[in-house]
Amino acid sequence: MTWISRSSTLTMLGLLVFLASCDDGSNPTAPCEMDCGAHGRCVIAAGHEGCLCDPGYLGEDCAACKSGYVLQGAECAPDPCLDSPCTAPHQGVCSTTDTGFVCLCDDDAQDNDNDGTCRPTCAAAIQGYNAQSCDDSSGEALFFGPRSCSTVVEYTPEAGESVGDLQLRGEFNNWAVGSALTAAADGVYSITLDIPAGDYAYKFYGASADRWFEDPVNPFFKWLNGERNSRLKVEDCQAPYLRLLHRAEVDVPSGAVTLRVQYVDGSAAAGLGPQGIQVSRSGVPVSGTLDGVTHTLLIKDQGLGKGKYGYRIEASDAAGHSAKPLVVPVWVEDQPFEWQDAVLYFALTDRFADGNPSNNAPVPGVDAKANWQGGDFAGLKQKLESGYFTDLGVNAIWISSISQNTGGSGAGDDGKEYAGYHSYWPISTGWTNENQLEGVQPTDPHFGNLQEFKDLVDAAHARGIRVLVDFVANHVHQDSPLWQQHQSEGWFHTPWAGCKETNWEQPITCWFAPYLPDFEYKNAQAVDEVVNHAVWMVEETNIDGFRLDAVKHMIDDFVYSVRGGIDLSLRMSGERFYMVGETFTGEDGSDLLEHYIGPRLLDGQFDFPLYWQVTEVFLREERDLKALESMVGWNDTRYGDWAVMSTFLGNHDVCRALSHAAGDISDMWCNEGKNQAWNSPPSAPTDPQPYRKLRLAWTFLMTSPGVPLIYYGDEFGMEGAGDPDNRRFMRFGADLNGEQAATMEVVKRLTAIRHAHRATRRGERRTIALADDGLLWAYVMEDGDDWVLVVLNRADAQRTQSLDLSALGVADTTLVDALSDQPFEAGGGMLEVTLGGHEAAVFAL
Ligand SMILES: [Ca+2]
Ligand SMILES: [Ca+2]
Ligand SMILES: [Ca+2]
Repeated sequence: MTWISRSSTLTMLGLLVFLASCDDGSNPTAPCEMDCGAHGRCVIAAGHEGCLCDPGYLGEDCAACKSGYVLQGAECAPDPCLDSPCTAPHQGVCSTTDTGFVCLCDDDAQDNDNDGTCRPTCAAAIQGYNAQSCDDSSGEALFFGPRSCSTVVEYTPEAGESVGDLQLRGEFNNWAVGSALTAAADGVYSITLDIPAGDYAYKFYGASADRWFEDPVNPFFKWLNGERNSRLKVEDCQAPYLRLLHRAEVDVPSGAVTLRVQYVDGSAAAGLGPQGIQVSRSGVPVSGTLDGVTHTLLIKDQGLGKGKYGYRIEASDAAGHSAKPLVVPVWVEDQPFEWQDAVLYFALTDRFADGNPSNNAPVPGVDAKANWQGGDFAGLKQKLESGYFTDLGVNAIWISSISQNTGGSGAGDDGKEYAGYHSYWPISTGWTNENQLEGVQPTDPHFGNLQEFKDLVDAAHARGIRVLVDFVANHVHQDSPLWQQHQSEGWFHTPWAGCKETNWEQPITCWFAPYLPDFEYKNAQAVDEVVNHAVWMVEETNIDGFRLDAVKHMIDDFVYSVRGGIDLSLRMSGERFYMVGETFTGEDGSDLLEHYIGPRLLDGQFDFPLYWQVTEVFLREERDLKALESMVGWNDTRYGDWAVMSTFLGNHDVCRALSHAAGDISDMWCNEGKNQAWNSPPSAPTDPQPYRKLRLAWTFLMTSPGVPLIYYGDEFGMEGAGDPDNRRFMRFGADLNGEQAATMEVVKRLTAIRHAHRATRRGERRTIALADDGLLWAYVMEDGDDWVLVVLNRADAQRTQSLDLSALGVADTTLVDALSDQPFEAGGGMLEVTLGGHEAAVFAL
């Protein structure tokens, strides 16, 4: 319900207090005469009349529909499109009707044969392919080759932009003037080039204004003489190619997956080779039915259990030219997954679970704290199969970079000797099936081989759990073949400048350590090597996302190019590969974080500004809840609806949350953390208070927007100072004390609430009560007709708070705290909540 008052001076909070006193009988006989229509009632507060609208209604006479509601018949009903119910391929547009909703074709699709399925139009299908004839009259866009050797470059002006005389200048024409783009009726400018296969730098040139500019939609770049240009890679048109006609159709109950692909002949018109079109799923051949006229293959795979499957489609022409393999990931699952609904868990692979003691191989002479401790893919897979993550409500895991690391050791900033157990000293960067680097393996032998990794990914997918791997692209270890072979070819920044030694003033070019050569991504060959490696990982292992390490230490080009390379691989399947960035910032870092977020860049970043605030407010108790309330007032929506940020209480670079809460960490920034890690590591507190503080912080985070990240051990309250003490080996079950087990139980209950209530993940936060001393805060998360009420008592002592819930449609009812199972009685819309010191309550309908 929404309160509309003739007096505009009342704040929400003040209003609710007055309503309470009115209900108490302070002015019971005053007449209430306002006409509030059919969906509201007149109430008097502080001497002012106003309308209290029914749930879903808004406006002076409660006649309009509130956000999240739409008019259905004569009533405002929760918007049926809110939960994105349209999931059929190319049919994702939900439109409300008088009685419900209908699913319409996407903008770039149509149902021109009226069979109820939407298919890409020729105009949409042809983008990115060399020109050839296309016919979509049969209901789907079919290409009729042979493919053309022409290359089309387009420019779409922004609304109101005056383009003038637009030209394309580049290496292909020696940067000459004269190659003009022409505008079509739809306003898109284009030029058709007949140039040989090759790799060309280009720019647009506005002749009338003498203006040079990059192609705004091209994610690939080529630097020449210190200047950045757009990059045009023209493929060999003799090779045929394969295209997915439309997105996979999946029937979950029968485990059936239907795919249709088309072979398009190369310019040589040699025809499809004798092997035909070959399809495999995880290496197992899958047969299909070939239409010899259109060269389309219909693949009907069946009996698949829930999980994610990677189809690989290959073909060659009769002259032996091979098409680039087409890789199509397909999910078989009940509900389509969206990253906004993820609960992410970070398991540092070496420190989580040892499933195979024979691969542990610590480096001689390195202290155990800084050495390999045995965690591996097999151990992670065992924990997945035991249901550890499912029970915790986790539906996405992030693990260490899978790359092989140096087998030796190196000196850290503190002079101590470290092994590569953290997986940030990679030596197999660059590996692909076609580029199997000599002397290294694609995965670290301490973790297991590539097949063991794929088995781990499959085990996660079978449980609906996404897998995110750390991707270390800023540097390699000096033992890497790339450094050995290409150090004199401009692939790395030289001369060596240490990041710490130069006070981090050259964040892009500096080296983290003398043994960690730093990539120069103005070098196109270096970019290709690492982007190809990224695409290989995506295609070969079926992973779902990257956590991109050290984002601010690489030029933006690289982030664009990784995104562009993966998008190119997955474009037809419709999968969006999730990329979250690690950009370590302070409390005022939101502008820097935002810089890398967008459709062509990262999907989100770890929310460091919120992390510092939460640490200060709940764990260190150096600021109160008023500060947090004020901060989330802007931070909840800071990065827009599009971004998927990740919120957290800890990671492998900061001191452990529990040790902050126990008062064992001298400063918020963990500046003494390393010293403490080696010389006076904190022990697990026996006092319950630090655990209670941690539970409060979890309650806040699990009822806030973003993807909450659980750093392994934080689900029960693992203790620890800075690196490497924040990376102690994981403990399970019987190794937890009573407070730790109780903390884990709270986290499980919180993730269950989060999954059950969309309002916690997508809703808007509204304060119901905030104590003057900043030690008690009640807020509601609202989304359509779903809401969750959260009450946090950060005081040491018990507190009682009266809350007005009439605006939520609550009158006389029993509300049960989902954390304690304790019932509370609401009467006349008022709820009185009593909480012990450092306790929280969470209520929902
Ligand atoms: Ca159709
Ligand atoms: Ca092991
Ligand atoms: Ca760098």
